[in-house]
Amino acid sequence: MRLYNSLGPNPRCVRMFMAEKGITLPTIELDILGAENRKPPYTDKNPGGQMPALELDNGGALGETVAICEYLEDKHPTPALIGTRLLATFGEVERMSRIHHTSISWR
Ligand SMILES: N[C@@H](CCC(=O)N[C@@H](CS)C(=O)NCC(=O)O)C(=O)O
Repeated sequence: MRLYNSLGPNPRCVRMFMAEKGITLPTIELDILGAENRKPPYTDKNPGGQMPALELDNGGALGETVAICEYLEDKHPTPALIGTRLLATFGEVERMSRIHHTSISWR
């Protein structure tokens, strides 16, 4: 797995999630101010062109922050950050999504 990273709250959310879990991954830095994320080869991996993306070992990629966190939770269940029961899981994903869209500054 490799993380496509840049400045911005969404990549930061994934980095925070990884830090809490003690996950380290090879990282590829893209310059979003220079629109590096809006052209190949990145858009070949993530056609939506936004950051971050998680490149999977099978060559595919996840291009949504919450989906990346859920995938990492599944691969690295401990410590559990999303919740261990079905309803708790849905509620926690929604809470995290709201928090990171409303509370994290652009840096
Ligand atoms: N749906 C995406 C949105 C990601 C997003 O808005 N990323 C911003 C950085 S925080 C971005 O890529 N901005 C540059 C652009 O849209 O070209 C997610 O939740 O992961």
